[in-house]
Order: sequence, then structure tokens, then C-alpha cells
Amino acid sequence: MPAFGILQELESALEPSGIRLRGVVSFAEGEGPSLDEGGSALSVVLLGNVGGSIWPGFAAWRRDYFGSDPLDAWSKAVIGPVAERLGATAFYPSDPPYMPFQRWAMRAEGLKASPLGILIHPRYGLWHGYRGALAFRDDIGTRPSAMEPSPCDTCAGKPCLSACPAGAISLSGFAVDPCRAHLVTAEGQAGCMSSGCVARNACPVGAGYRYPEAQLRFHMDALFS
Ligand code: B12
Repeated sequence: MPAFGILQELESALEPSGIRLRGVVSFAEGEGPSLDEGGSALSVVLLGNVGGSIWPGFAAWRRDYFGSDPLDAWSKAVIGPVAERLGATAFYPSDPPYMPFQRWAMRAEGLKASPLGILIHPRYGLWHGYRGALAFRDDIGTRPSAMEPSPCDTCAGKPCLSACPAGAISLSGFAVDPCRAHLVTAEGQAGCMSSGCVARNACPVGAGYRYPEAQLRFHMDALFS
């Protein structure tokens, strides 16, 4: 397939799943990740969810899945065949060795980290994530992206910093141990575990993209276990 058609092909193949194109990173020769076929990639396409875009497709698929790590398994079931058809090497965010998804997203869309550690998007806020990346030997071109300033830079109140009931979030980063210790308490079970991370919920950016309740609980269960 001509390189310029790959992004359109990917977009329409993944559309029914709710997985969206989340930017393209271009690499210099030898700089990109290694390909299955040998050599290194010149282009990596990031794939992920915006808001609850993947939840209906994933939830329906999950009814017949009884194995572990269902979201990772679903991502591979959806993205794997598309990668094969396009001759791309697929990477997944939870597979070690961890690939630098966040660094790639910073390059692709100009995103910056929020005090929570996760990247904030000018439109989707904290309500987005990555489900995979496809690496190509060819330069497949890019799409214009907004590259807007980070909303955190102009957020005067920074409610995420004061909202965390475990004090796990500060300007120096996210501390997972106090977070996990809080999640097992009655307050943690009734708060973050049942309606999502209180600090993430406190962010005013992209509130319309907040995940559905079932998705919020799913991600908290994953962090808890
Ligand atoms: C390990 C990991 C964790 C560990 C963090 C351990 C640590 N202190 O680093 C734990 C289990 C705590 C964690 C938690 C969460 N994570 Co996490 N995590 C990862 C994972 C699998 C690997 C990170 C890594 O080592 N990358 C390797 C280096 C080389 O990549 P890099 O891009 O160059 O490095 C960046 C990160 O390391 C980041 N970073 C540094 N410290 C921390 C701390 C935290 C909490 C996070 C999230 C990132 C982060 O800064 C680097 C530069 O940008 C990534 C997926 C991935 N492959 O990146 C997801 C990932 C970063 N996590 C993600 C998410 C959403 C979460 C949770 C919100 C999940 C939840 N259950 O709700 C929580 C965050 C809790 C909170 N603060 O609200 C998303 C972030 C999406 C985004 N919008 O940016 C990712 C990309 C997974 C995905 N599928 O999209 N995570």
C-alpha cells in the first residue's frame, strides 16, 4: 500500500472498535524502535482511546473472554490483525520492555505531563490513553496536530494537587504506595475505587470526556491489583 494511504486505512479499520489515531511520530534513520523485520522505524502511529470511545466495543467483547488482562488482550485482538495486514510492527503499552508511549505522545501531539504523571490533552484533559502503536519502516507522513499549550500551565487552582485523599500527588510526582494504601481503606473503597481517582476527577479540563463509571472502576481495579 502507498505510504500516504496507510493513515486512512488504519483509521477506517479501527473505527468500529473506538480506537483512534493519536498522532504520528517521525524518526531519523536509526532513531526509531526496532522492527520485527529488522532495521528501525521511520514512523510510529499511536493508537488509543479518547474519553469512553473504546468502552462499548471492549465491554461487548469481554462478555466472552475469561482470561487475564482483558483490555490488553482485546487491544491485541483488534490491533494485531491490522498490523499484520499493513506490514507494521505492533507495540503495546503494558508489554515489557515498556516502550516510551508517553514520550512518543509528547512528540506526536505536543502533550505535557500533568501533576498526576499522566499526560494532559488540551481537549480531552486526563481522559485519554494508549492501546498500541504501529511502527513502519517507511515515512508514512503525518497529520497536523494542535500542539497547544498545556492547560496545567494556566490552571491557577490546581485542584488535582489538593483533592487526593492520600496526599499521593505533588508537583514532584505521583507516589503509588500511599495511593494503594488508601485504596484498601473504607474511604478509598467508597471514593476512588467506586467512582474513579478523586484527583483525576477534580481536573476541570475535558470534563465531557470523563470515562463512563464502569470504565473508571475497571482502571481503578487494575491499579489496585
Ligand atoms: C509502569 C506504569 C505505571 C506505574 C507507574 C510506575 C512509575 N512510577 O513509573 C503505575 C502502576 C503506578 C501506573 C499507574 C497509572 N498509570 Co501507568 N503506566 C505505566 C507504563 C506501563 C510504563 C511506564 C514506563 O515505565 N514507561 C517507560 C518509559 C521509557 O516511557 P516514557 O514515555 O519515556 O516515560 C514516561 C513515564 O515513565 C512517565 N512517568 C514517570 N513517572 C510516572 C508515574 C506515573 C503514575 C505515570 C502514569 C507516568 C510516569 O514519565 C516519562 C516521561 O514522560 C505506561 C505505558 C508505557 N509503556 O509507557 C503506563 C501509562 C503511563 N499509565 C497510564 C495511566 C492512565 C495510569 C493510571 C491513571 C491508570 C489508572 N489505573 O487509573 C495510573 C496513574 C495514577 C495516577 N497518578 O492518577 C497511561 C497514561 C496515559 C496518559 N494520558 O498519559 C499509560 C501510557 C498507559 C496507557 N495504556 O495509556 N502506571
